[in-house]
Formats: sequence, C-alpha cells, structure tokens
Amino acid sequence: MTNHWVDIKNADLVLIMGGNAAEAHPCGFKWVTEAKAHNKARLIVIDPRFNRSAAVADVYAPIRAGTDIVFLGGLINYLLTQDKIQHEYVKNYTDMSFIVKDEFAFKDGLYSGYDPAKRKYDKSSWDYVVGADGFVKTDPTLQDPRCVYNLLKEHYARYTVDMVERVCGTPADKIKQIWEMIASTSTPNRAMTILYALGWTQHSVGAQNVRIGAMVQLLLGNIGIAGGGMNALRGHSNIQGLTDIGLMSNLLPGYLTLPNESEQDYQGYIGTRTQKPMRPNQMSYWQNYPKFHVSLMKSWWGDAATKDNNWCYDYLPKLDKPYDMMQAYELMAQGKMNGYLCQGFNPLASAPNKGKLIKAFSALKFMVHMDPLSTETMEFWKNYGEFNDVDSASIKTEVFRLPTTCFAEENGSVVNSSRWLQWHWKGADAPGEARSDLEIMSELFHRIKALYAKDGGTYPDPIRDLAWKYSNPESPTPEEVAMEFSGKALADVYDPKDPTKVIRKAGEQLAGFAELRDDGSTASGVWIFCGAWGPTGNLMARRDNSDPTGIGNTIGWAWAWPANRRVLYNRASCDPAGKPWDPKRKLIGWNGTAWGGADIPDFKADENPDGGMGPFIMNPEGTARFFARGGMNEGPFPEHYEPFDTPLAKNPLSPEQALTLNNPAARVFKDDAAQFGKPDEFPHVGTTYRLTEHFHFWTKHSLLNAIVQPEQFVEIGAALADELGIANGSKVKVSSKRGHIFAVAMVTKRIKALKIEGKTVHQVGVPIHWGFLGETKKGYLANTLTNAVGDANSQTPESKCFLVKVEKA
Ligand SMILES: Nc1nc2c(c(=O)[nH]1)N[C@H]1C(S)=C(S)[C@@H](COP(=O)(O)OP(=O)(O)OC[C@H]3O[C@@H](n4cnc5c(=O)[nH]c(N)nc54)[C@H](O)[C@@H]3O)O[C@H]1N2
Ligand SMILES: Nc1nc2c(c(=O)[nH]1)N[C@H]1C(S)=C(S)[C@@H](COP(=O)(O)OP(=O)(O)OC[C@H]3O[C@@H](n4cnc5c(=O)[nH]c(N)nc54)[C@H](O)[C@@H]3O)O[C@H]1N2
Ligand SMILES: [Mo]
Repeated sequence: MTNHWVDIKNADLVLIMGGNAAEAHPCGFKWVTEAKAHNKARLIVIDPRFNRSAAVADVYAPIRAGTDIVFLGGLINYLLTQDKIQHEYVKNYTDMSFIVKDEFAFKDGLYSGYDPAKRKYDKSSWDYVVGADGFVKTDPTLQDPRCVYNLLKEHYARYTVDMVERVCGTPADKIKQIWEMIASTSTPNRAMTILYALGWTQHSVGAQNVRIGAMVQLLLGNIGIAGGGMNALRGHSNIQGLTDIGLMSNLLPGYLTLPNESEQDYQGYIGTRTQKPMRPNQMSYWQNYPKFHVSLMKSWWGDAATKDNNWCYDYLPKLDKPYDMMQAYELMAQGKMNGYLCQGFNPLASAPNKGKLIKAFSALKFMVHMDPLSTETMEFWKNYGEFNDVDSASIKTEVFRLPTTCFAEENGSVVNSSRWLQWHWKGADAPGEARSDLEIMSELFHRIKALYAKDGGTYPDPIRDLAWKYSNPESPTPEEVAMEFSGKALADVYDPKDPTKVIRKAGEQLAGFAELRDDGSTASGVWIFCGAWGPTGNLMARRDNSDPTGIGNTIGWAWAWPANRRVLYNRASCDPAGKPWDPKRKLIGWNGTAWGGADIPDFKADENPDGGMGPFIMNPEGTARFFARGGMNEGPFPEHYEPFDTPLAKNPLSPEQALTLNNPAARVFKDDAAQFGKPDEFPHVGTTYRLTEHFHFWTKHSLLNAIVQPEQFVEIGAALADELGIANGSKVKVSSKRGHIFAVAMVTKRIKALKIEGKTVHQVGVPIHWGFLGETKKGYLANTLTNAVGDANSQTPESKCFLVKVEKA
C-alpha cells in the first residue's frame, strides 16, 4: 500500500476493483465502513461477480474478467477529454511535459522494437529526448506532439465508452456513472483510494492493470495524499515481508536486484542502478544504491566481503532468465531439475495446471517439505481416486516431511499491507517433533558447509564464507535475525558534513538507512528495514496508538518501512510551495525551514520548495511516470490484450493482427501453448477466488471451518443454469483444456450474462479451497483448470481468467 489501512477512513470515494476486500480482508474492511459512516464516502465495486464487497457498495458494475485495462483506459480518455484532472499536480509532479524520442511508435497493438521470434521488445526507443545540457527536454506548455501528455491522449483515444461496453460487457450507463463519480476527485479537496488485490494481478497483463490504476490516481492528484493512494491488499499475513526481504527469484532484499548474466562486472552493475537525475535539482535517491548493496553484502558475508573483492559480488548468482515457480515446474517437467525444497507452500493446490505439476513432481528424484500441516503436494504421488488419479507405482520421487512450527509458536515480526513491521510473541510450544524454520534452515546450512569441507565441490566459497554470528549457531533467535536485518555499525560511522564527528559507534544498532555507508563500515540485511531495531531497541514492539491530529497515522504504533513513514510520496500532498492542497487532510508541510507534520516527510527534511525538487525522489525524473521508459516488458502505456484463454477471435483494440490477441511479451512454454482453450469447445469464462470461511488449503484441516464450508461448489449465473437445465444444488462438471472438476452448482443471480462483441458470454466462479486432504468433503483442486502462463513482468499466473465448459453431471 502507498497508504495504510487506517488511512482508508480519510477517503471520499473508495474504488474496489480487482479484489474483494469485504471477503478476503474483513478486518481491514472496517476502515471502508468508517469512511462511509464518518466521511460520507461512497463505495464503487467493479467485479465479474456481485460479491460480498458489492453487497455494501453504492454502485456495482459487472466486468468481464481480464478487461480492466479497457475500462480504465476509457476512464483516462474521459478524464483527459473532459479535462477532469488536477492540473497543478499533473503539471508539476508527473512526466506529462517530457519529450519522447521520435523512434518511439505504437501501431496495431505493438510498440516499436518488437521481435516476434523472441517474443521480446528492444526497448531502446522507449525513452525521452535528452538535451545538450544532459537533461531531458520538456515542453511545459504541453503543445509538443511528442510530449507524454499528447502521446497518452492519442493512445487512449481508441478507448471509448462504446469500446468499453463491447469488450468489458459493462452497461454504458454504469460506465458513465462510475467515471463521473471518479472524476469528482480531481479537485484538491476530494480523495479516492483504490483497493485491489488478485483480481488485478493474476493476469497476463497483471502489472499493467496495477499501473493503469496508478495512472488514473496521478491524473486525479490522488497519490501521496491522505485518503488516496494505490493500495494493494496483500495476502498471507507476512507476504508484504516476503517481497520486502527479496524472496523472489530476481530480487535481493529491499528491492535491490540480482545481476543478469551480462552483468559480470561490478562497476557496470552498480552504474546502471545509480542513475543521475534526469532534470535539474532532482534527488534520484537510488544514487544511494551502493550504500544499501555494500551493507547487504557485509551483512551476508561479513569480513569476507572487502573492497578488493567488490564486496563478494562474484558470490551473487547472475540470472540468465527468471526462476519463478512456473519456470521451476517447466524445468522439472523437462527433467532438468531433480530436487525440490518446498517450504510453507502447497503448489499442487495453488499453482496453475495441476496436470503439468503431477508430471513435473513425478520427474523429481526427491522433494523435501517444511510445513506444520499435511499438504496435497506432499501426497501428489498417492492415488485419491477421482480427486487425484495417479499411478503411484510408477512415481519414484522420494518425499521427506519436516514438521515446522507456525507463527504462533515463535516470536517474530510480520509485515502487514500497510508496510508496518509488527512484533509478535510466542503463544504456545510446538507440538511433537516440530522445529522452527530457523532451526531447520540452520542445520541444513551447517550440514552443507560440513559436506563442502569434507568432500570439496564446485565453488564452496559463498557457503563457506557466510557470516553466521549467532549466540547459538545451531538455533539463531528471531531477535538476533531481526537485529541483523535492521543493521549495525561495524566501525565508527561519521557525519558526512563533519568527518570528525562520530554519529554511531562500532557495534551499535543503526537508527536508519541514512546511516548506511558504502565503505564497509555498516551492515544491514534489508536496507528498507534499517532502524526497525534501532539504538533504542525494538521499535516493531511499540504499541502506542495515540493519534494527535486525528488523521490516523499513529506513528508510535509498531514501525513502518521506510523510516517509519505512513504515507508514501507525501510531499505530493502539498502544492509546489509546500502548502497542503487540502488543509483538512494535512500530512506534512513546509514551515519555512523544514518539512514536518503528522507523518515522516518523504523528502529531504530541509529542502526548500523554491528549488523545485519533485516529490517522486526514487525516480531520476523527480516526477511520477505516465511513460514507463524501458521498465515494463509489454510497453510504456498499458494496452489491452486478451487473456490467453479468450472467448474472442480478435483483440477489439488491435484487430489488424493475430499476434496482439494476447500479451505479445508474455512467456509461453512450448507445451503449454498447446493447452490453451478455444471458445468453440470451452465457451464460458472461468474465474477463481477465495471465501472468508477458509484460508487457502489449510483450514480444511479444521473441523469448524469444514462445518461452515464443507463442500466444493461453483457459482453459475441463473441465465446459464436455465440454458443448461442445471438445478441449484445439483452436481456439475466444469472442464477446461487442462482437465476437469466436479462440484455442486450454486445457481445465483449475482453473476449476470454479459454481451461481448455482440455475443452472450457467461462467467463461472470457482472458489479455490478444496482438495483431497482435511476435514471437509474431498474435492478436486481448482487449479486443475488454470493455465500455466503468467504476467509478462512478474510471472504471476493468469488464475483469474480461463475458458471452461459447464455440463450437467
Ligand atoms: N478468508 C480468506 N482471506 C484471505 C485469503 C483466504 O484464503 N481466505 N487469502 C489471502 C491472500 S493470500 C490473498 S492474495 C488475498 C486475495 O484477496 P482478493 O484478491 O481480494 O481475493 P480473491 O477472492 O482472489 O479475488 C478477488 C476478486 O477479484 C475478482 N476478479 C476476478 N477477475 C477479475 C478481473 O479481471 N477484474 C476485476 N475487476 N475483478 C476480477 C473476483 O471475482 C473476486 O471477487 O486474500 C487474502 N485473504
Ligand atoms: N486458481 C487460483 N490459484 C491461486 C490463487 C487464486 O486466487 N486462484 N491464489 C494464489 C495466491 S494469492 C496464493 S498466496 C497462493 C497460496 O498458496 P500456498 O501458499 O501454496 O497455500 P497455503 O495453503 O497458504 O500454503 C501455505 C503452507 O504454509 C504452511 N505454513 C504455515 N505456517 C508456516 C510456517 O511458519 N512455516 C512453514 N514452513 N510453513 C508454514 C501451511 O501449513 C500451508 O501448508 O495460492 C495461489 N493460487
Ligand atoms: Mo496471496
């Protein structure tokens, strides 16, 4: 979230699109209720189904799964042509005036630089024009036809109300009503918050769904202000922490990035990540990258990381391609990966295309599981009749199970969607033979290290040299690990303005990332967490909920990254002179000598506004970006592409060519392409989601949850049920090109048939929670139906839309 849970109460308008907060985030949803009750806020829900959030909305609109870019592209067109934008904000805080290279082009759904053989773009033309002074050229009058404003206007001119209705199936009157409501927040005294989750991310255009939402918010001046923002409602209780500490195949902690194969040279790696400002007097905060990176390497490899060996740069793997889960399963299926350590993850249930997974896991030599519960993945080899019809005798994979504790059986910190690190305390001892993940991982590390020492092996250095300074090396405590990720001084740290003054003595915990150095004198495992466990102790354990201004920031409660800041980009809540756009929702302001207020300024604390430094300090532009230069894999402006299983034969936005029917930059493995469904065989659009009464695949082990939601069902609109003669409560078969499931039919008026390009399209809802283990009735895994294709940037699977066929069983 750019903002935080409590801040939702400050909104005048709440847009829930691509998520179902009332169902999946019922505790956080209370802040939507607060906004409605105390701020006269209105709630809009746009979802394929009239869901539990829609049940309390002021306006609900249906949409075909996978078409949000069309709806929001239309909205951008509307806001620009009706001139419903916050002018001063857009002019000063975004790249609208920047001039783009002449070579950049867009035609028939494709941007310049596409290579169809590689399904990749050469992005060199997607950039601004740089002048002789080394800065990007701009036209503040916005007249230049090559400025971002005019390119954006031209791009979305095709996204008309008529087009939105034809592609999304949303009725025109609903579209206009919603656009008008949203446009009302373009004034400085009104704010809209966007709440989204998987309904936006689990698509082959998922990252662009999120981006286009952010672009709408920028046009309206809704980023950086109280009651505004782009708010990703995260999933597992610590999933925000997972990305923060870099547990993605391409990331290092704190959103630093792993080098690519072409980046063998350390200086080159650092150089491309420390960009000089692109406009005069801008901050470009990533120029501090070396401080964060060197401190990370010191944290991992301690004394072994020296200036002479480039801080152990050679120890970092260099990526030849992304190693996300779908890549791993593809490699297993091809017989190129033969061992798998699976920690707190049930991919047979949660990853797409179960049939492919069975094939992949069957090709493994061994599989190790760390989990407090039994999972379907551990038993993938076992025949459960119709629910898991495998030939056990032919599967040779050896499976090891290591029972672990769960969060309630240990101390630790959890990062919530608000970016708050909240410390928690152990509530009970672990049962039986369970051991903590930390203990198991430590033992694994020591055994591997001992094996290298005894037998040798290729490149033992990164394992041999790993720093492991815990009081009990066999079992590090969560407190020690937390202090390590926060960071400490390894030698005395000096004030850069006065090199004789020590600001932090060797051995002390650091107060924040401003104290990190690139000379090896500091260590921090996750730079954005630096200060969470500071010189005064564990700030994550704070529980002071006082809120002197009433804005809801409670900065004495736990600790938020970065720097305990509650609303990101909060400099943008003020006009260029440093005065809040809206005094009622003041977060910070300029008092003549410094920035301050109810939040920690997301800016240089003493930067005089006269200097013209922009609020988006992480970008070398100093502004927010409508034009994603080189960043996104399928293009600088979000463009609509159909899901890989689509009911349409042509992309209505680029009917000229077959290539742009689906995202032309998404990765498609060869064997998966043959498994895409076609509408003549599978005419209905399927989507998957969760229910309040279950948490993924764990709670089916709990009797009480099993009692409230005992059996797998699918939701079918009344019109489709009538057409197929399906009675409520009867059994149906739902099939896709990948496989089939049987389930109970829940016939409902909450899913309406949509008119798409002149034909009727029915959507079918498949909740995900059942499987062949647990206290509930045995069921099929929902992911039997889904496609193993992902978003072109993040590789998040397209679990939210695929073609199915529904039949009476
Ligand atoms: N009780 C409970 N709570 C949970 C979880 C749980 O298992 N149980 N899981 C947690 C986790 S890990 C996560 S990630 C979050 C997920 O939180 P959410 O994303 O809110 O949950 P989902 O149920 O997956 O679905 C979101 C909604 O997106 C809609 N949708 C599908 N496709 C589209 C589309 O193309 N466009 C639009 N606009 N909407 C679409 C679906 O109809 C559904 O209503 O929930 C968390 N909370
Ligand atoms: N079709 C479809 N598929 C989906 C989704 C969807 O909407 N539609 N949603 C996706 C999303 S957002 C998510 S997050 C995934 C969820 O997919 P998974 O993460 O695979 O599902 P969980 O059941 O949450 O599995 C987590 C496991 O962690 C174990 N665990 C709990 N605590 C601990 C611990 O402290 N240590 C260890 N080692 N293990 C622990 C639990 O017992 C459980 O077995 O599903 C994804 N799959
Ligand atoms: Mo999730």
